[in-house]
Amino acid sequence: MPAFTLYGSRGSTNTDRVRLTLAEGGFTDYEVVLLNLQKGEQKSEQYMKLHPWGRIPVISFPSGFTLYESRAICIYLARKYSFPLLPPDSDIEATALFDQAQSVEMTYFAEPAGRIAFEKFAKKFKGLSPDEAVVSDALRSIEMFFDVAERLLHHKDYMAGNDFTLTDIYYIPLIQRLFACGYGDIIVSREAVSAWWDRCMSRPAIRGMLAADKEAAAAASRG
Ligand SMILES: N[C@@H](CCC(=O)N[C@@H](CS)C(=O)NCC(=O)O)C(=O)O
Repeated sequence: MPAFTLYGSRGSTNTDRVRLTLAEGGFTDYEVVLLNLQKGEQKSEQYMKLHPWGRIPVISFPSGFTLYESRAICIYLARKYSFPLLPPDSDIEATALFDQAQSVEMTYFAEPAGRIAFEKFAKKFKGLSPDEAVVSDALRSIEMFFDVAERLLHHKDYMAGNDFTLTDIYYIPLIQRLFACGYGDIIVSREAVSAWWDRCMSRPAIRGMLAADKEAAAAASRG
């Protein structure tokens, strides 16, 4: 029996945050249950017993222990299976800087990046047009965010310090979405941000998972 079940969806940035964490940790002993968000399976009465807001991802253990919110899941898995993706608990300054970096990512990056992904990507699947005013406003926030990140990344290799941590993983799915929507220049035009992104993308586990996903998506579109 697998250690736990991950409920998610193909192409979901929040699910991919968890999958990337597991890939980096080299952990494969879990099963994935894919939900069809278009059909609203995440709002079924049974699923909402796992996630009261009816969203993905969720992890659920045979013991009954269940957890939602992608970043909380990533931290829990890193602690439970000792993935080297968090500062040691004994280093309270490094832990505080990790918490700070996590809050920065959620508040200043993921919020506007999520708006762009919704307007330019998710709406397409619903047959809706993007609200360009929302996109422009979010793009301005993202540009400002990466101007600051550029300055900071001249003095450290990763978002929470000099070690690769979960915080770096948190960025990956939404940055990929920015590239897919034609906004990759925001990353590649900034020297230190671009170098950070290359460092993240050159990690074998991350590269391997993303390449496999790309191949699976291409095979699915070929029918
Ligand atoms: N803050 C949550 C966000 C979860 C979320 O919004 N997931 C999206 C998919 S990426 C979802 O479930 N959307 C379906 C819905 O809102 O009904 C997390 O980090 O897990």
